[in-house]
Amino acid sequence: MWAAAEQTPFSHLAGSEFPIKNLKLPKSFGYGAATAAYQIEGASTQDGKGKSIWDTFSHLEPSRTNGENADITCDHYNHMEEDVQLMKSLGIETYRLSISWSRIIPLGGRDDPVNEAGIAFYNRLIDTLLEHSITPSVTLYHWDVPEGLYSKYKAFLNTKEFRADFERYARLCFTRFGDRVKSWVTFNEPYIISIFGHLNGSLAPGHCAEVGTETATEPWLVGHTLILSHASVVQMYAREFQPSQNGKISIVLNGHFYEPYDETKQTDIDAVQVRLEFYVGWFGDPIYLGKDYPAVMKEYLGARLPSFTPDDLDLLKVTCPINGFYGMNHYSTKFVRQLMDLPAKDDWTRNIEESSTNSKGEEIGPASSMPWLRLAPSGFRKMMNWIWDRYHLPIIITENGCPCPGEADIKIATDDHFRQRYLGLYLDAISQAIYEDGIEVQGYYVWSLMDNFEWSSGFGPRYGIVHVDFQTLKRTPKGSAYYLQETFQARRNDQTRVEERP
Ligand code: GBH
Repeated sequence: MWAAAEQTPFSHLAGSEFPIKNLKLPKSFGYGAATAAYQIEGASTQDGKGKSIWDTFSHLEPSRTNGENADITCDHYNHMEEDVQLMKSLGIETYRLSISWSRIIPLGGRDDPVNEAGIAFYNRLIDTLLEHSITPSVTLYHWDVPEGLYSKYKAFLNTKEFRADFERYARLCFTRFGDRVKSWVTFNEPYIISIFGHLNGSLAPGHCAEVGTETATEPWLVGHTLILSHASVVQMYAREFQPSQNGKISIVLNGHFYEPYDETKQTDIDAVQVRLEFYVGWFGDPIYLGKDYPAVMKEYLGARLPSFTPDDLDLLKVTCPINGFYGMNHYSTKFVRQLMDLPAKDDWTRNIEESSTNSKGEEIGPASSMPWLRLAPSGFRKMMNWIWDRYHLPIIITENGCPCPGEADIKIATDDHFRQRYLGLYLDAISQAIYEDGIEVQGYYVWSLMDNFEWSSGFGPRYGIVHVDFQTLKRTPKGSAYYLQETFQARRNDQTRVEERP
């Protein structure tokens, strides 16, 4: 595997001098690990939990999730204490978790009953973390809307209903957990919820042309609902909870960085900015700038894109400065090419094609076990610069990581050289962004704490820094867990590396 990589132009990335040592990171820079409820909890019907759209989606016939489901997965629900102790032993300081909405409100709606057993689980989790001096960061929504709301009104497709139900759910979380949780995220990756859930259908609820949904308009309506629901909850938090609880709130946006497919073509060079605005600006501009959608989107999508009312824009303006950080999920970089033929009627890119290879046949970087996820740290640094220039907010890397090529092989599973190299180079990009570009990057969460249910790919790709045997549920830290522990340990102890931000 390595021999092949070393013959390519990016041998400096996949090089034998591994892993990256002596990383310079500020003393205050935070180290965390991230997970999501559906991917790790299991206990799908335990203690009164209701169904989410992922419980439904992962049981469809024929399967759309590699024949697998997360009914049990890591069974974190019943291994919670062990998992927190493991985090502690690996030097993890902060833990990004998500709450399963249908575990605490089984039917999901604003008039539906609360499940106290579900609340008790998150209370125990939060308390156990704090007893181990691990700071919780809580994501309210990581893709698992209650099935009850989907069957009642198609969830995000009904802005008014969804917004009201999400407000009640958020208020319940702030009320019950906000005395101890000081970092909140409303939604994980609205782009993915919109496009992958309601256009290509690879994620729940699986809307796509093949099942006859309105792919030309649904994703944009979903995005609109998410933006307004986020803003309402930010306003509610600021008014009702922040004064006494003193926490921070924001959203998490994902996005690749892009390079031109043919660097001699102006249209491909321009496509980089257009693709970033369609991917990140779609949510980032309304939420972090308090503005309308990017002009390039409005022009291309026309009536397919919902409009903000004057009241909506007022709300966005008022809430935009309350967002306390830019939550950034980032994994990889791709090439973009401006196509000139007639686009499909549900085209969501302004006819821009993404690829891993450019016009000269060069790859963007060595592939992980996912063809789209390649090791391309310079794109990560450029992405942080793009975000910083546009939004001027402190950045927290809320997810970053990869599965290794060939990781099903147990030897690679613990000797995960590819991942250690990847993590080191991506952390090095952060170091450069901080010290050379003057960007405020406050912390880093590796995706993921442990191998888990990877959505439509089931248990195929393993993203964990801890290996999970899904037969025995035994957890075994991989080399990368120790690599990160040492790297962040050095940040704390070696005073010579501590420098003030320029
Ligand atoms: C994150 O999403 C999720 O937050 C997390 O739950 C997940 O486990 C993790 O990443 C790893 O996947 O067809 O070329 O566009 C990342 C969003 C969605 C990005 C699927 C890549 C497919 C590649 N990903 N997408 S492509």
